[in-house]
Amino acid sequence: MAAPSIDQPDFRALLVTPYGFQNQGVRLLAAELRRAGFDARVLFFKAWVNNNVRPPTARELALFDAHVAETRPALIGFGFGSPYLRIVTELTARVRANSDAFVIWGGVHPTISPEDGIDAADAVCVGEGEQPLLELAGALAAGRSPDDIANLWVRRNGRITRNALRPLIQNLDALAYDRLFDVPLAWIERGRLAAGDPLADSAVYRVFASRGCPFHCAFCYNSQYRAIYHGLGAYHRVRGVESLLGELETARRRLPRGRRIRFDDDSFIFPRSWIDEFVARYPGRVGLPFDLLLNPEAYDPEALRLLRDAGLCHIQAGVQSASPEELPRDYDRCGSNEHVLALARTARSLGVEITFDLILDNPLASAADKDATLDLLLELPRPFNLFLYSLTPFPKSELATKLLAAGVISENDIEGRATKSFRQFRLSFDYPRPAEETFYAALISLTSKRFIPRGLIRWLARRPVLRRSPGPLKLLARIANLVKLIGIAVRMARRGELSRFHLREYVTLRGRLVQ
Ligand code: B12
Ligand code: SF4
Repeated sequence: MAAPSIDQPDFRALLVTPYGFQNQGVRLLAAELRRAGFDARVLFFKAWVNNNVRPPTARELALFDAHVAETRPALIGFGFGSPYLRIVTELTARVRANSDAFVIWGGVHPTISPEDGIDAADAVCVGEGEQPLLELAGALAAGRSPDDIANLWVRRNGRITRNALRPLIQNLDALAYDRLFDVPLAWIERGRLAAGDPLADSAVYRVFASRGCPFHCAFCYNSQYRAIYHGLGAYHRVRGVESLLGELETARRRLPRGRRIRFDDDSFIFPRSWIDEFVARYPGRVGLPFDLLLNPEAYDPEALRLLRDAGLCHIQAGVQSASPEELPRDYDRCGSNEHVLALARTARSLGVEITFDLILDNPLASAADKDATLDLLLELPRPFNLFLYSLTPFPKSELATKLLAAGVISENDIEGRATKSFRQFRLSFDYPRPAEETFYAALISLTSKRFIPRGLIRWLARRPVLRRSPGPLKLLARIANLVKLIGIAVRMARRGELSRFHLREYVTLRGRLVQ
């Protein structure tokens, strides 16, 4: 990455992210700024907890103010996704009251809806932030105008400049991955401020070997990014194996409690030559078990076998629905159930654990759509896990637009205005839903419980009385879920993967998350 060759230790940047210790965006941007000679730090404002995100307390807000006052940054950047719009707006107002720092917003939400930020912040970054932030810091440190920096919307003296986007970064290896561990970090949680990496004792290190995704699902930010970046270079890009292994080797040294690598790539898709190189070097250089995310459409049995031999232990596969109508109609996906079945069988034969992601609570789904999903799940070889998600519309996504047009949601139901994900992103039986949705949610959840015979689930599915009054079925699903969750927790504890934060992230395991 081209960086201004300046040494500006007096120019300090503070990057803040709400409810996301695992956010790599702000870590990498701070690393980039430091490589260019700026003093850049990161503040993680509160931990994220599945289905249990609570607003900051007065004490935590006061700690935030005090940290800003003490750090005296000239530049404050907030990186965040849609659900956190209101919290970041409040934090920005507090910065304004206590500091004259230049404030910039970036991340997924500002990229998709820059108009939401430009009245509160001095600038909003659309898309990748590395080069724009370097140029902004350079301009501010030198007293130059930041008005014409590509990717930025800039508000000065009541005038807004909306600059065009620069091309996507194609050479990811030029990014400051080698400096990720050199960034001074602090975090606020549970009414206290601490210095250091909040994930220092985490058993899992999350890494990205790519950016973007070849697919374009209607509910996913990738579809919107594709449109925003249209004509500005290849969208799905991969890192070189050497750069990736370098980062992982450093992570192993710096995080001695690390026991597992999680590839956070949206879908683990790489050219065969990349896979060959990776599997040849990873075991000797890193050697930890790893998990990855996969769209079953991109499933390649031979690549999975090679990856298994190199340490692959878990696949999280997006299925979303098994209805051949619902998939293309509502989610713009064209995967087939044959792919899912083949992937499930391969994972089983390789001894790799598998989890299927499904979206429930789709107000456009018919009973036939839901039956199709149930049927597929009843065919899958056990054991498997389920991550069930309650459909959550995100701003400007194709799916949100479709739901709005169908009149089944209003603008107030879209994250940013809504904060449904604070209480239910993963499906929770505590959340109210129509009887028929509960009926299917309970049946679907039962399919992943090995101790519940499939014949019994089929029998329950044919009981009209349960469809109308699914209370007893929900109770059975809750109990079965708890048994399964205890089993998972015991296995994780045995593998030494239940770190303090991991436990707290999933503290709602006590019954709220439905697997
Ligand atoms: C790791 C991860 C998590 C982690 C960490 C959360 C976090 N804040 O990052 C955890 C597990 C906590 C998590 C939880 C959730 N997540 Co999440 N998560 C991700 C994931 C896979 C990677 C994030 C990341 O580190 N990316 C890598 C970095 C390099 O990219 P980046 O953050 O976008 O940063 C670049 C630019 O955006 C920009 N930028 C970013 N910040 C800033 C700041 C400034 C100042 C500037 C100038 C630029 C800038 O520059 C960066 C470098 O180019 C993304 C998908 C993805 N691939 O991005 C989903 C994603 C962010 N998550 C998503 C969702 C929905 C959630 C949850 C709501 C789900 C839930 N179960 O409740 C919660 C919300 C938590 C939260 N605080 O946002 C959505 C957000 C959609 C949206 N419109 O907001 C995404 C995009 C997934 C998706 N497919 O839609 N998530
Ligand atoms: S395959 Fe996954 S990451 Fe890719 S566009 Fe679809 S939902 Fe998003």
